[in-house]
Amino acid sequence: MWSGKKAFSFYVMVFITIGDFVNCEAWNYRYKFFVKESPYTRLCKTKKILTVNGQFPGPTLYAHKGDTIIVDVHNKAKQNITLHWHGVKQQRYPWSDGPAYVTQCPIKPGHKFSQKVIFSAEEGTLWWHAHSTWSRATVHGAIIIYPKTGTSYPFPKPHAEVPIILGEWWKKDVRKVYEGLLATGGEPNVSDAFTINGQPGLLYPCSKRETYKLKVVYGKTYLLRLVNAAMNEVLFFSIAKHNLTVVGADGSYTKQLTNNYIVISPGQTLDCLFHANQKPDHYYMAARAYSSGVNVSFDNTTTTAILHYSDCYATSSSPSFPYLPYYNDTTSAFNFTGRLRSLANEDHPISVPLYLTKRLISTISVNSFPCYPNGTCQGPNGTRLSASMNNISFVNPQRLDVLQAYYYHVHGVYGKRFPSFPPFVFNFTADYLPLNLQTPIHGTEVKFLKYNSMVEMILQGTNLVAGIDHPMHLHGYSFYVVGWGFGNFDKHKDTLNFNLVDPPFLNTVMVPRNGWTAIRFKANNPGVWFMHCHFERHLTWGMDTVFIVKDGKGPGASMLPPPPDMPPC
Ligand SMILES: *[C@@H]1O[C@H](CO)[C@@H](O)[C@H](O)[C@H]1NC(C)=O
Ligand SMILES: *[C@@H]1O[C@H](CO)[C@@H](O)[C@H](O)[C@H]1NC(C)=O
Ligand SMILES: *[C@@H]1O[C@H](CO)[C@@H](O)[C@H](O)[C@H]1NC(C)=O
Ligand SMILES: *[C@@H]1O[C@H](CO)[C@@H](O)[C@H](O)[C@H]1NC(C)=O
Ligand SMILES: *[C@@H]1O[C@H](CO)[C@@H](O)[C@H](O)[C@H]1NC(C)=O
Ligand SMILES: *[C@@H]1O[C@H](CO)[C@@H](O)[C@H](O)[C@H]1NC(C)=O
Ligand SMILES: *[C@@H]1O[C@H](CO)[C@@H](O)[C@H](O)[C@H]1NC(C)=O
Ligand SMILES: *[C@@H]1O[C@H](CO)[C@@H](O)[C@H](O)[C@H]1NC(C)=O
Ligand SMILES: *[C@@H]1O[C@H](CO)[C@@H](O)[C@H](O)[C@H]1NC(C)=O
Ligand SMILES: CC(=O)N[C@H]1CO[C@H](CO)[C@@H](O)[C@@H]1O
Ligand SMILES: [Cu+2]
Repeated sequence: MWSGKKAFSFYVMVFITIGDFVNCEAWNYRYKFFVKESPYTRLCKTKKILTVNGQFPGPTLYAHKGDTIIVDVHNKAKQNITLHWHGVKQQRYPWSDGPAYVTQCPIKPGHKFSQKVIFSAEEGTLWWHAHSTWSRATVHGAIIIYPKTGTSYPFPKPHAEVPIILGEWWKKDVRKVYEGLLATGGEPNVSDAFTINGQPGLLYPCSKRETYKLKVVYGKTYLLRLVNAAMNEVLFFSIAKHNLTVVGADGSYTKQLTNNYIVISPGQTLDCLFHANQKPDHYYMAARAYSSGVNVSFDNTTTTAILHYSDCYATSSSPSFPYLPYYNDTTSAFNFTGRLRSLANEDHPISVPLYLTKRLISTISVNSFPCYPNGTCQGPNGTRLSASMNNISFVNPQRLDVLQAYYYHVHGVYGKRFPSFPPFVFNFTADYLPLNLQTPIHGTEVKFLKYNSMVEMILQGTNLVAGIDHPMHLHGYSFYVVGWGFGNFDKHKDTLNFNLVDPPFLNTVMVPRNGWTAIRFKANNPGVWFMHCHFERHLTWGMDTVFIVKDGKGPGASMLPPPPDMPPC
């Protein structure tokens, strides 16, 4: 139950401790997570939410680059749960990765699972969250990975570091929102508020006193470790009269990128410096949705926090409000994300796959099915909304997770036929598309990859049902974002403009509305790895697939064996 500074100093003292269980393995620190319900009051209403250790947002995990930590997850709640360490590669060890029915069966109420979190190249900010049904709405927290002892940041040491976790709050029980989504087949009920470190801020009712406040000293530089833990919205974020300088993204350093706003999609993290160099006063920081889909409902409220100079005696009566691009401002959203670059210097080299051995193209689409089980659904024209990759709407296996089925050779749990190309080629981004293209098939199809294959994957958005941006996330890997654009990917024209010099190295990338993104990675992490849209509704609808990276030859090239306490199915 350790968190904060105290935990970290203790953690440093016990650097390399011999574990008191399982095979005497080495780990650097051990945390206890009790998943339980706790009452929280927001927007004038109290409800019980699922938390870790009673905290919302949950406790921060601390590590140094290359550490291994163990988190003992005790499920003291009344529902099934799994936890995922978002962006941690878990080299050769998918067993602790967390997505329900992909790498494990859920931890049942009253049960415990000791999850090993294995860091390797990650450095900066990542986060952890629940990965079963919609429980990640309140079950999440930051992971801070410091440089190895004796090395330092590739930027001047900030005066202080502050996690800024952006979230989304519903007045009703999130389980009801999830059940409503399944029952109606329509769009989920939009949230009632966004939050900054758990607080909606004073533009919402009953939220003034608790508004998150960040005290700063004039002349100092601060590091904000931003996490977008929201469920269904990409967010714009900015601080009045202050620029933000991005220095890292998704646990990897970037070239410095200074802007007066940032864009962060669910699943992403951004490390941003800001200089407290303005008139000592108070200023708003604020976040609101970037939502480009036509006729797609979204929470259009604005969350705020206060930046407060400590030597601010005569404050202006009301803090000044920052610039935020308009909700549907795609140009501003991609102008920012399109300028992210890897740091790519001598101390932080990169290795973009140049000679490809596996090329994949996948459409990512919102779809609709005829209303099942029966009756009328609330999707377009009475249909049930759905989503797919390469026209397959992913269905979670019920009996056993994919990982155990693969490891123990259990047949009938998943198929091996996730297509390498869209089964049907059409103008993916045309304004009007024939209705008969809207309906995908259901399936649990995975893609096998040879160990060390050099993979390129084009993610192609479509305008089926509703063209919208999709934050696509891959487990077990970070990938280089070598290109992106609007419209249909054109392999002759677009590949010429790929950035193979300093592309950003991310685990989540926002594919533009009616556009495409090209990613590359070397498949050097054997295991079972989920890929999905990080909009929770799209994940639920089936915009998912699974990569199984086969074992290679020789030591260090195969998956490690499972721990003894894998939750049973
Ligand atoms: C923010 O950055 C822009 C462009 O780099 C610069 O022109 C402007 O002066 C900066 N503003 C502040 C408050 O630092
Ligand atoms: C948006 O909704 C309106 C009203 O329901 C409908 O007339 C219009 O065709 C829709 N637009 C798109 C692009 O689906
Ligand atoms: C948010 O959306 C609601 C419903 O569409 C609308 O009435 C309201 O004016 C919008 N608010 C803002 C701030 O745009
Ligand atoms: C954004 O929304 C506004 C108001 O609804 C609309 O007038 C404008 O055309 C939209 N812009 C884009 C790029 O869709
Ligand atoms: C972003 O906008 C600036 C200023 O308009 C422009 O120079 C730059 O090329 C744009 N970058 C991208 C990636 O869109
Ligand atoms: C609506 O559904 C009816 C009956 O299934 C179908 O004939 C019609 O083409 C659909 N129209 C649209 C716009 O989806
Ligand atoms: C695809 O549709 C878009 C939008 O209508 C159009 O601009 C583009 O020219 C079309 N592309 C092809 C190859 O037909
Ligand atoms: C998806 O597959 C279904 C069933 O074969 C087919 O009817 C539909 O047209 C396909 N859609 C696309 C976009 O390939
Ligand atoms: C909880 O998980 C167990 C193990 O996989 C499963 O048998 C059970 O159906 C799950 N319960 C619910 C309510 O999903
Ligand atoms: C899709 C969904 O959950 N819709 C619900 C939104 O909220 C209203 C009011 O609580 C419900 O009636 C809908 O079923
Ligand atoms: Cu999506």
